[in-house]
Amino acid sequence: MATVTSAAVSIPSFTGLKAGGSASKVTSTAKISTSITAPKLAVKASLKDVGVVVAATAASAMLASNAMAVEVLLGGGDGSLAFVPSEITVASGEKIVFKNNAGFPHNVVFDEDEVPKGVDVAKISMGENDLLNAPGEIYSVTLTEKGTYTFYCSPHQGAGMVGKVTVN
Ligand SMILES: [Cu+2]
Repeated sequence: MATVTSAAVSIPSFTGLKAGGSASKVTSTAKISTSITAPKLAVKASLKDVGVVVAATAASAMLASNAMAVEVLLGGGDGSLAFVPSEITVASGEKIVFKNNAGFPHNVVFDEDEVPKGVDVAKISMGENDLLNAPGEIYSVTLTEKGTYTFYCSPHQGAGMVGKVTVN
C-alpha cells in the first residue's frame, strides 16, 4: 500500500520538478498550463525525491552487504539434493546465507563431531525438525571460530546433502 501511494504521488511531482528545473525543454514537449503550478510542486518534489533517494541508497546498501555475504543454495537448480556450492571458505565473522532453492524442505545442521573445539553446534544450527519450506527462505549464520565445519540437511543427509565450510 505504501509503495503504491508514493508512486502515485511521485508521478505528478516529478513532472513538476522537470518543469521547474529545465523550462526550455518543457515548453517544447509539455503543456504550458502545467508549468503554472510548477513552483509549489517543484519544492514538494525535491523533498519527496530526496526521501526516495535516501530510501534507495539504504536499500542498495543492504543489497551490498548481502552481496558481501557468502550464499549457499539449498537444492540445485537441476533438482539435486545438495548444498550449492557444497564447500565454501569464509573469513571469520563473515555471514553465510543459506537460501532455499529447490527440492525443499531443507535445513542446516552442523555436525557436532566436525566443528572446531569449543563450538556449540546448537547455537549455529537449525533444529533437526526446523525446516525451510518455501522458495527463497533463508537461514543465515556467522562463524567466528577458525577451522573446518561440516553441516548437513537432516531430511537429505542420507542422500548426500552435506557441506563443508572453512573459516579463516
Ligand atoms: Cu535438504
